[in-house]
Amino acid sequence: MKNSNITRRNILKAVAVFAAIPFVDMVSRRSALFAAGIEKFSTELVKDGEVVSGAHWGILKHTIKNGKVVSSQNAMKSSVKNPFHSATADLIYTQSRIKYPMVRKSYLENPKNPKPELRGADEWVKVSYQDAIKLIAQELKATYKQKGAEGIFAGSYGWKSSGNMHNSRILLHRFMGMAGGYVGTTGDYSTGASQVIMAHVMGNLEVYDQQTSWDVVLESSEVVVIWGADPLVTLRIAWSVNDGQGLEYLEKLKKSKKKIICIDPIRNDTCQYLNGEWVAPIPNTDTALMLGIMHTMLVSGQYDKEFVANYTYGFNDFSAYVLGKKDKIVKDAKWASEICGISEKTIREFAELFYKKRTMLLSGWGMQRAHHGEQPHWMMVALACMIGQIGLPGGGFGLSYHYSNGGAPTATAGVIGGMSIGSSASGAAEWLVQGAKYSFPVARIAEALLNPGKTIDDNGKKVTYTDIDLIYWAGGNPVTQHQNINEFLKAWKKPRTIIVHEPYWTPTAKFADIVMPITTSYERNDISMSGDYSNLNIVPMKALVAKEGESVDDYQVFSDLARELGFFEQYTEGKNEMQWIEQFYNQAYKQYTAMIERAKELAIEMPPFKEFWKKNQPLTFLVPAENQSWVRHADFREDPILSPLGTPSGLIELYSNVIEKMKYDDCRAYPSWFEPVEWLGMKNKPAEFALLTNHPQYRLHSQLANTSLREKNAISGREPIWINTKDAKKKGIKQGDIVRVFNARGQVLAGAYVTDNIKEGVVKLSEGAWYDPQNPKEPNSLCKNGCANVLTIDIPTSKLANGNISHTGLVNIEKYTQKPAEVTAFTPPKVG
Ligand SMILES: Nc1nc2c(c(=O)[nH]1)N[C@H]1C(S)=C(S)[C@@H](COP(=O)(O)OP(=O)(O)OC[C@H]3O[C@@H](n4cnc5c(=O)[nH]c(N)nc54)[C@H](O)[C@@H]3O)O[C@H]1N2
Ligand SMILES: Nc1nc2c(c(=O)[nH]1)N[C@H]1C(S)=C(S)[C@@H](COP(=O)(O)OP(=O)(O)OC[C@H]3O[C@@H](n4cnc5c(=O)[nH]c(N)nc54)[C@H](O)[C@@H]3O)O[C@H]1N2
Ligand SMILES: [Mo]
Repeated sequence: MKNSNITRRNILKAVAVFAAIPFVDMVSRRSALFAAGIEKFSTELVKDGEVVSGAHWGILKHTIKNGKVVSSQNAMKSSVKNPFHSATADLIYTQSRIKYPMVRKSYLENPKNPKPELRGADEWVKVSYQDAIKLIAQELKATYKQKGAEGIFAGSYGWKSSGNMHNSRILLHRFMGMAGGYVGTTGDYSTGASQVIMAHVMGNLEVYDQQTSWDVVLESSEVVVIWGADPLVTLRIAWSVNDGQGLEYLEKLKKSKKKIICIDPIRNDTCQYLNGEWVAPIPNTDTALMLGIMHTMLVSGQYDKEFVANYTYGFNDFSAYVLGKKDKIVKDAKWASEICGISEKTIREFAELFYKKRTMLLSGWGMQRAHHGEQPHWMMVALACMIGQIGLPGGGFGLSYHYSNGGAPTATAGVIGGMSIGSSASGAAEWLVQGAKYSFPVARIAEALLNPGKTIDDNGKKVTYTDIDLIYWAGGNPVTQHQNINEFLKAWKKPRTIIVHEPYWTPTAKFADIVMPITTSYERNDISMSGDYSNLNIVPMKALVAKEGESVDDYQVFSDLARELGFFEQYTEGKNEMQWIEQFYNQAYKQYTAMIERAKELAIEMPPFKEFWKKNQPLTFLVPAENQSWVRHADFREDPILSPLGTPSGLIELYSNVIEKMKYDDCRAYPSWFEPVEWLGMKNKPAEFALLTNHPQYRLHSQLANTSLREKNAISGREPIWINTKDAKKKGIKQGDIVRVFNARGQVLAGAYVTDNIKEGVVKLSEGAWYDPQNPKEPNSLCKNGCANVLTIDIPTSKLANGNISHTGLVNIEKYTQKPAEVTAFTPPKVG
């Protein structure tokens, strides 16, 4: 999800935003810092006052009265409001908190035969913390003995909370690695297709790499094409702690009055905010649209012949495909228009405009979370090659402007690290590092659980699923976030044991066997960087309040389990929370002092840890001017021989010999158009409307659903579904009606949001509404709350990347005429 090791450029000149201090002061303080060693720090809670902490959505200042959080707000200056900032108190005090360790009744009665089919429908029994630890340790041992490490799945994908110390997934992996190994995962849900294809095409992930600086875009781009992205929404969060810069740059983009084109089936919040020109393709057809543009360029000769000759590999093969020489289908504007629903005139205009003006193709990731999701970004690279502006200021393409403040220039900072999980390959994105003995592509989990022994193709390799009998999940919500939930639940009911760590009674907790009540990040001390790409601040994350009820930290649980299993010392290294935090800080300090020895003008005062912690303020670093004017791929453009890409040819691959050798029928050696499994243009459509499941405006996935933000979002108490005004009229649906959305995979209730801002034939139901079955005992039960994944398809993008395809699929919609059952998603389950 994020790259924690962004390549730092040579540092030249400080930007005089923050006062720099003389270098000599830094050095003289260094000895004081390390002499202090590890000692006790005051972790006393503030009873009345203000305390800073961090969250995915920002650096937050909290007002505490009488030992309780009463309000939270942005601790930094900003000009774009982020509604998530006010959520802290709700997240701590919600009734949906898990208060005690709990075990499912049938599991507690007989762990050897625990009736997994009753998951989600059984009663729960409260147990003591000690008993819960003993039970988990006992069942882990039993499973290792019977099935070995291949019987235990601990991939545990998820967004958890911010904080480098209490990183639940890393804590789990560290624990499982020491306990004897586990089955993990490869890739992620976010960019499953793009990160794999980009490695072949650009020799880089691209999706998690730093982008050409926003300052350069603002100065040099003439046209900004926001292609399948909604940054005004998606920049509300970051993988680490949001520094808010992405939203600030959007505001500047708005003021710049540049030509903005938004290519999206939805006239999304960003398009409305920037007043962009809205161009609405049929979902999953952008590849065809791009082919139409490129065909127009090819036949008119208006494309950068020099660029394709000098910087690409296989252009002749690719252009033969565009011209129809490979399959007798000429991919001209007319052909494209019939598939994507954009007029031939617009396609021709785009061909000329993009070529003639300095154009930044700024893409989100929605269109690659689709069937054959490898193709749209590969095709976009091909288009950018024909335009010929890759490596020029404000030109080319960018796949991460909409995410975690990509394009906000990187500061010269000491970077806060984290605990090791044993086998971390240095240089890889934190998210993609794993220490598992066995693994499969993350979104294939249902198939893997249901088919032990089955072998699948994966990016030129073979992967064989193991026989999984125990699942350990900490920091994710798969029973809402995974595709085709009804099918997924069949798989989820196969293993004998499911252990979940959660602060809340999420659907995943409700469908588990053993549930540990975890603290929120506001009840423990931690530390983080902000900004992901920018590394702008080190953020202290002080505990705001005492741990609620009997809740415990993930670290506590794993330490106690490690004691039971005999590796406490190894797991904890004898360190408590604050000692780890201090260690991370001191490592960053060391790195920073070495770095600024070469660039003294960039020195800020990085105080000893004790002082930093006491100060209760983010530590802000300086951004070198060179990074503000940084242009992605400029060095490659300058000299492709001296600075080749990491591809076999060293060039941008529009034809891949590596992929050719795989001989897959669902991903060719060059970017091409494939019909998706379900789409509006197909014959014998199984349902009427194309469903998009965008990332939500008022949540981070399923997080924040249990806060007052729900009041801004829900319609008639359910997840809103966007439907075009004309479609709604045809279906007799009015604003605010409760509707039933259904297909062969399942059915949900939702609240109708009737609008002209969505293409006819398309509906949008955002991901992340907590799965809330009307009758959890019944397979395929109606979800009362509107969980999109009840309706989505669970097949891979292709054999190449095996990404999820959550933006591909068709649904029907009708007004719901029965009395709707009450939503119980946020009500704790029955305790027996
Ligand atoms: N239909 C559809 N589905 C999608 C997507 C889509 O576009 N469409 N997008 C996909 C993508 S890109 C992603 S990234 C995934 C996201 O899927 P997830 O990451 O599974 O979603 P979250 O809701 O963030 O789940 C995080 C959980 O961690 C819990 N948590 C928070 N802090 C802690 C902690 O300190 N310890 C523990 N133990 N738990 C904690 C939260 O309460 C929450 O339940 O969803 C995917 N699913
Ligand atoms: N507020 C908020 N911000 C988030 C998240 C969140 O849950 N909430 N999640 C974070 C995470 S983990 C991720 S991975 C990123 C996800 O970031 P993205 O993947 O970029 O987000 P999506 O909403 O899935 O899709 C972006 C846009 O693509 C459009 N789209 C969908 N299908 C097509 C298509 O076929 N063609 C075209 N042209 N457009 C299409 C959608 O309408 C939407 O406007 O967001 C991050 N930011
Ligand atoms: Mo994601």
